[in-house]
Amino acid sequence: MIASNSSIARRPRRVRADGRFDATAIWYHTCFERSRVSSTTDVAVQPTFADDVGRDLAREPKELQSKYFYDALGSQLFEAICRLPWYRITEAESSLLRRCADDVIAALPPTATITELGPGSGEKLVVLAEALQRAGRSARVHLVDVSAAALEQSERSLGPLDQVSVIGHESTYEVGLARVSTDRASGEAMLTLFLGSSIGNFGQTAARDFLMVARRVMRPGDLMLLGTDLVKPEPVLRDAYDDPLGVTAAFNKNLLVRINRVLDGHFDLAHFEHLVVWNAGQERIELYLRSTRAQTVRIGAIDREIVLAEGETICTEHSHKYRAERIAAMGEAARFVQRHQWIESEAQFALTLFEAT
Ligand code: AVJ
Repeated sequence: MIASNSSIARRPRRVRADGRFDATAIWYHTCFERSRVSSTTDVAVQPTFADDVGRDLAREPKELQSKYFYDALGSQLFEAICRLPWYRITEAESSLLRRCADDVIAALPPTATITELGPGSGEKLVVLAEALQRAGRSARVHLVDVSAAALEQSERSLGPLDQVSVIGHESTYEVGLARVSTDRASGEAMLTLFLGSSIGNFGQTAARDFLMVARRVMRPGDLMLLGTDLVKPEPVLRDAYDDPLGVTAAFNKNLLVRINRVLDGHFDLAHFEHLVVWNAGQERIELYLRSTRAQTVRIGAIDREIVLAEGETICTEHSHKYRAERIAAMGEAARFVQRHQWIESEAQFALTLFEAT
C-alpha cells in the first residue's frame, strides 16, 4: 500500500479500500459501515446517507446521525465553533498538547506510526510534529476520517511539514485504524490520537466497545492519546453549545441544508430551531432541531413525507462529558493502562495517555 520506507513523501496521499489509484494519483480508502462499531466492509450492504436519513427520521423519537454534520460547509462551521470563545475544548486541548507533546513523543519507540482519528483541521498534529522535530525524529502520519472535506483540510495543514509524511484514509475509525495497524512493519509501534472529545459522541457502552475494537487491532505497547471534555457547570456547557453568535445553531441546521441539497429535501429552516439540553442523569449535552409548527416535509430522494408535530424534536447529537477519575477504568475495561493524564483545570478538559497491555 505505502510506497517505500525510504521515500518520505511530502505530498499527502489518500488510500482507498480497493487500493486503486484515482485520477489524481491520490489513494482512497472508502468504507462506510452500518454502525460505527462494525467491521463489515462489503460495499453492497453499506448504508448510504439516504438509507440512514430515511430510517432515522422514521424512528420515534426522530433522530439524525451526528457524523453527517461534516460536509464541506459543516466542517467549516465546526472549524468556526473551535474558534468561539465559548467553546473551550479546542484551545484547552491545544494548550495541553503543547504541554505534553515532548513526553508523548519520548514515550513512543523510535520506529512508530501516528494515526489520528477524526483529524479535523489537522492543527493538533502540527504540535506533535514540532515535538518530533525537537527530538530529531520523523514519522508517518495516517489521518482517518469519513469526511473528505475534513481530510482535505488536515492534509493541507500537514502537507508542508518535513517531519511527517501524511496518508489520508477516507473511512470509519475502526476500518482505517485496522488497516494502518495491519499494514505496518512488525517492529513498528503505533500512537493513536483520538482527540477533541470525539469519543463524547458515543454513550458509555459504545465508547467502551469502541476502545475494545481499537485495542483489538493494536499490539501491546501501542499508545493512545485520548481527549475528553469533563463535566462542568451547566451554564458553561450551555454557552458552548448554544453560542451567542449562533454558529452552533447554523452547524446543527446545516444537517437539514445537506438533506435539502443532496436528497432533494424540502426543509424550511425558518420553521426549525436549535435546541440544547443538558441531560444531568446521563451527563451529556443533547442537540436537537425542533419543529416550531406542525409541518410535513418531503424528501424526494427517498420518496418520503416526514410529518412533524409542533414542538417535535429531531435529536442530532449526544456529547458526553466525563469525570477524569473514571477515564482510567474505561481504558482498563478495554485492556489499556493509563500512563499519564494531563488536565486543563480552567476549561476542565483531560488528555489521557493509554498504553495497550
Ligand atoms: C466534535 C463531537 C467533540 O461534541 O463538542 C460541537 C461536536 N457539536 N458543537 C462536541 C460539536 C456542537 C463536538 N465533537
